[in-house]
Amino acid sequence: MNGAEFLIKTAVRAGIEVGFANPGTTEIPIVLSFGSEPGIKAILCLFEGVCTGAADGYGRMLDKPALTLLHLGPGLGNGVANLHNARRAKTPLLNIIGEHATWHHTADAPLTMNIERLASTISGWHKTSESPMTLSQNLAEAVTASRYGQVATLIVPNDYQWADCTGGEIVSPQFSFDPINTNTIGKAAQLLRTHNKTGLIIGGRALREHGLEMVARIKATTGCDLITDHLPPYMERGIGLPDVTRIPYFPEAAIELLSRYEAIVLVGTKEPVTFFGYSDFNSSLLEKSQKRIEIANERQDVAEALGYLAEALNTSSNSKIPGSILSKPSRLQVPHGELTPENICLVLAALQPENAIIVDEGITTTGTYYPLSAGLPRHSYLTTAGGSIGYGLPCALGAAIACPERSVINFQADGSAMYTIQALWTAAREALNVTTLICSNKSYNILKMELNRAGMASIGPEVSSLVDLERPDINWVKIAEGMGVPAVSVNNVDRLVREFSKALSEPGPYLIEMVVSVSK
Ligand SMILES: Cc1ncc(C[n+]2csc(CCOP(=O)(O)OP(=O)(O)O)c2C)c(N)n1
Ligand SMILES: [Mg+2]
Repeated sequence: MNGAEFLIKTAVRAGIEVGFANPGTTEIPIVLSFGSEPGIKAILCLFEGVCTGAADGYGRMLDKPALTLLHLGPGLGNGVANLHNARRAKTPLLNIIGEHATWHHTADAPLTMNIERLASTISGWHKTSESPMTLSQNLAEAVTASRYGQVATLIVPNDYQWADCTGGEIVSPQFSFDPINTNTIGKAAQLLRTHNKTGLIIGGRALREHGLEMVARIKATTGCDLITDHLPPYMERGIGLPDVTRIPYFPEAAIELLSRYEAIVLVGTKEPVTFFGYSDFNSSLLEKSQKRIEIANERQDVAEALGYLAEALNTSSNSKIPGSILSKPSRLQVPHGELTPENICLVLAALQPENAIIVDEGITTTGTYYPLSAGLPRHSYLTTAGGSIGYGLPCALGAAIACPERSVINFQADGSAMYTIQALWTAAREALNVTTLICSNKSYNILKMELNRAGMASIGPEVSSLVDLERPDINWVKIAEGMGVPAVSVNNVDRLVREFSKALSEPGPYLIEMVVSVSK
């Protein structure tokens, strides 16, 4: 057994089943070990940002880590934007990065760089292995760190991967959350009891089924409103679950929502701030006078904390949650006519099947979708979490690998799609049930809106050339077909309904360009 086999056997023992890989010479022994270890499936992605976004999508779906295999510092560098999203989403994720042989490092060969320094910006845990025989221990530690909802990065020199590790003991990760602080829970219960208008801002595991049941009970007892961040990483949604309001993107609307509350309890997320620094607004979206308390830290289990809070409020886990708090089925009419953003959202909401996974990187096209979706059949809903674009395609890929029996629908803005479009090739190769709906408004529309906010009512051709995606138009059908994904372009609702229904009924990936009709 060499070091690479030692490492991958440890990963399999730790329950890791999938690796998203873009390897090079420094990872050759690990590539070979994938071939001899049946417990893990390695999937080739044609850009590291696809590997990292896919591992994030996978981790969000299953709440357990996938690994990425990346090549030296430049490979990690290419994956950083989506690792940023994973960090923000608190996704369990394990990077394995090959490093030059230890004896070669001082030669300063072309691909040499400070990998640890780069890794430290997005990792909650990172380490360069110190010897071949500690590789298993290192990997087990990395997996443990990831289970707290972190990116863990293990850097493995190439000579350690080749080294003989016969007799090395495979280490299993040990993991448990820290205990909940009942004092803090008592204070939170007191805040919710003694104030008239209260908000419970939830994130992380609170947005999974068990957490949502707890918050529904807390709402039933205290009357608090349920709120989440503008970009929730992963939530379960639909009939029978409580509706949760998202904090709006622009500060005016966000403040209008949050200023209603005398007291706020935070679970699984931080105090809300504006997305960007706008000179007319404070960074914080809360006023000093608003009371607030956070009931779980990064090493505690958010769902468990909610259980304690529900208990402190005497909400019996046996009692029935009042129906008024849970979403009822909504009846949506499929519209006709132009592909306005509103009509597109209605079509998706009306047609999405039970148990769909919805990835929303639709940016300015999908604003009206979320409010329509509370009363839809049960589904999972994912957004970038970290605002770093180029996430939707890789995330959809990883989600489809995690849940091959479910339909994945990626609601994908056009500009963002171009960052990681190579994900289509892997989706074709793995024959994944991913429908990519390109919101083709042929611009970086959000930047146009921001320019408008900044008072630039009309922009000249130079500025326009930085926010328009025309001249040439992007040919989505050719791009998709060129990577093995069947595709079609549609420009009215009836055709969208036809093509979307077809995509959902047939196996394998499909891409639909929706030519958005934008109001001028
Ligand atoms: C990695 C990264 N690069 C750049 C940006 C800045 N940015 C935010 S939105 C956006 C353009 C979005 O355009 P598109 O995806 O077409 O969505 P639309 O605004 O048209 O709805 C850009 C460039 C970012 N958030 N992340
Ligand atoms: Mg666009």
